[in-house]
Amino acid sequence: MPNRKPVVIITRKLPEAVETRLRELFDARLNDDDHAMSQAELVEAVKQADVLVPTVTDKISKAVIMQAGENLKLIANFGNGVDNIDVETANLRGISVTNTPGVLTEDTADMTMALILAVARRVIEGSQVIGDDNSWQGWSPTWMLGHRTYGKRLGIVGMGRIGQAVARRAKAFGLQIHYNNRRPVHASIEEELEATYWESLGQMLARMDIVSVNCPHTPGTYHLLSAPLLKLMKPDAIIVNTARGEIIDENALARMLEANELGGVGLDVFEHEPAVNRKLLNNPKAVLLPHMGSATIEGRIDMGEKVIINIKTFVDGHTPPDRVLPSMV
Ligand code: 8YV
Repeated sequence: MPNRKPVVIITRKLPEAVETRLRELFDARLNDDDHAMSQAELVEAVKQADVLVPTVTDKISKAVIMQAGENLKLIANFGNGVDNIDVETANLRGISVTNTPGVLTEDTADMTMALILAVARRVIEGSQVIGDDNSWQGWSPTWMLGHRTYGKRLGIVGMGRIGQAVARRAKAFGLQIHYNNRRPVHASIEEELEATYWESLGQMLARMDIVSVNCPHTPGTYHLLSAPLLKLMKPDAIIVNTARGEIIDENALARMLEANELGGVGLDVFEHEPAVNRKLLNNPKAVLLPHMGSATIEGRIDMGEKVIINIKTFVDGHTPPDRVLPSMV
């Protein structure tokens, strides 16, 4: 690192407290109007920066990294998922990559539960009935019926930090916990959650009432929930995704929902974000959110703190705590 304050380019607007601290510590270049940077702007940024702080909206591809200047030594992602960064190319070019794990676990798990409940109990549909046009005609015993979640089977795809946080909440709501993961989790966690491990994703999907996607998006999980696997699900099952859109074949999902081959979907993420498959729009059985899973002010400040610690540690000549290696993705 140079014998001057390192140039840290932050691609999006961050909370005030985080930006102030970044300015104090580094030669921080901020994005005051918060526009999503174009590829050309990202190339310009990697040419100038010692450290780049991107977010999920910035594609730090091979083409971008190959144009980086000599000085770029660290990409400190403001986010947990690093599928926006070509970690392998960065590594080959001697550029370290870090992320912000741990601090958005609970917020994302809360949003997962919110989506499960919203879809099963028709929360958004119900709230839309009460509006300016006074369309609510009054209570009726057979109107706005959803489905009970208590006692139902929840299948969690990816039992990492977020999957386990979802499981803890869901267990408290009386759901039965099932999960598919590369490996079973530690026996003590399985015991605590009374969770059942399924080695076969297909076999699990076929038996679940609700499925929650909580694994990272890697080349190995792209379209993990493929059209043939989705077809195995019960016709009244619910799917919730707060991880990454690319993990589910969104087109197949939308077609099935339209054909009433699924009970409902709750999606916080989309395959071609910010574009959303048109077939999902205006379907009362789809609750759609604009990637808000970790959107709390507390979470964003914690993420910023992690980014700062990663940069500071790196600049001081140590291994940053949240280093991401190519073997991890
Ligand atoms: C963040 C996320 O908002 O951290 C992640 O992986 O998906 C989000 O919750 C976003 O990635 C910030 O870059």
